[in-house]
Amino acid sequence: MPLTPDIARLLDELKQLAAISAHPAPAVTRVLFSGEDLAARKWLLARAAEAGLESRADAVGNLFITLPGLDPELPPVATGSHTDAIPNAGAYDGTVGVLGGLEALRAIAASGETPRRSIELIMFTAEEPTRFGIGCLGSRLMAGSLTADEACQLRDSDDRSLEQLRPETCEGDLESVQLREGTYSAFVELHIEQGPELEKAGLDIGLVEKIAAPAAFRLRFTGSGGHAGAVLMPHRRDAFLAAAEVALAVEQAALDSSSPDTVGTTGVIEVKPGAINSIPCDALLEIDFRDTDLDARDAALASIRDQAEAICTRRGIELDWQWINSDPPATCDSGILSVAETHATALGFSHTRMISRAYHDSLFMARLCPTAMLFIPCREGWSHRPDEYASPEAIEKGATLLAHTLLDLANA
Ligand code: HGY
Ligand code: MN
Ligand code: MN
Repeated sequence: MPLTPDIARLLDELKQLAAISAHPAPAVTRVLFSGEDLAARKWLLARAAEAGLESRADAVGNLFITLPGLDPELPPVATGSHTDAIPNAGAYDGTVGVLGGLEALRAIAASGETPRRSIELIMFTAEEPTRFGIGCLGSRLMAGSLTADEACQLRDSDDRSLEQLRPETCEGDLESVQLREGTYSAFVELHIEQGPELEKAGLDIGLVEKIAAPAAFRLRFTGSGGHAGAVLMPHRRDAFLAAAEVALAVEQAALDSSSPDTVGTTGVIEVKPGAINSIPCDALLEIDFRDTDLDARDAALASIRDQAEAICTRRGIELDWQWINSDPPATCDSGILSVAETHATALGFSHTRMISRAYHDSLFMARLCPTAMLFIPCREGWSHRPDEYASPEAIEKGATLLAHTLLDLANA
């Protein structure tokens, strides 16, 4: 039986959600537990209630919206993604998976068929690292990849903790967020590709087989500072210049890697005291480094570490290397992918198997249950920018395939 998501409603809701932002359109900014994030959560729960769906929140704010199945004893099928957004992001990263998932649940309910298993839509807390520096906070805690204790140690840029920031709606202690394996029978996430492959190939759907292994680390450089006029060049220990050399070493290590998929980004840099006539005494870098090939990634990271130490020794700079996270890649479930492939073919959607260079909550859900991702194309592959865009046709195909795949899995 065909399942037809209401694309007009879905596009309208994507627009409504995009308007809940700390920055004016077309930018979208929704940082964990900011006013905009809390407003977006409230807005989503109101849409779920309107659709007659039960919802609940866990202790870290993961939201669960349930379409009941015939047998509530069976592990449900789950879908979902995130609504938080890094500063000056776009309107589609994460939200297509949350609102496309809601629309898929509505389409299944409207079909009149009650699935054997319940289907749960999950809005994960903090897929983005903006607030606490680590991504996938909600799904890491669910999968046990981050302990409640480790989560309680996290601090934001104003030195606030998760305990201080999480709203009263996040009831219970953080230990209760962890789910046992088998809680779900399957998890499927719909997401924009955040890369150019599908659009370049003119394809409708990406069936993701592997999700990149993200690593992130913070480097602190301590030099001696001093007067910009009085300290001659041979006597300087300039923290910023050491950091600058290391940032270039990160780029070179990615370029020299044996794998074409190794990527390195120095996305955050701070320099103190930050005065034009004072030699930087301190510098901070935050670096994101990934590949789907773990060995290639870790070989490049080892070379960066050696080079960073050599640069700092030569320059007389103290180096403090702090890991934020270093995760293995995830392999998606071939069974789920063939179910999705069968439906994509039946629906006449062109498709291909591919990898995800972005990380997602699926990276951690894969530690809890069989997991797969469905990609739709986005314009020029742009993402994490205000001009991020997915067409109505692409969104409709993604939500339609998601609905058919979820119903199939929920009747298994
Ligand atoms: O950075 C990522 O890969 C994801 O978009 N947070
Ligand atoms: Mn993102
Ligand atoms: Mn995302």
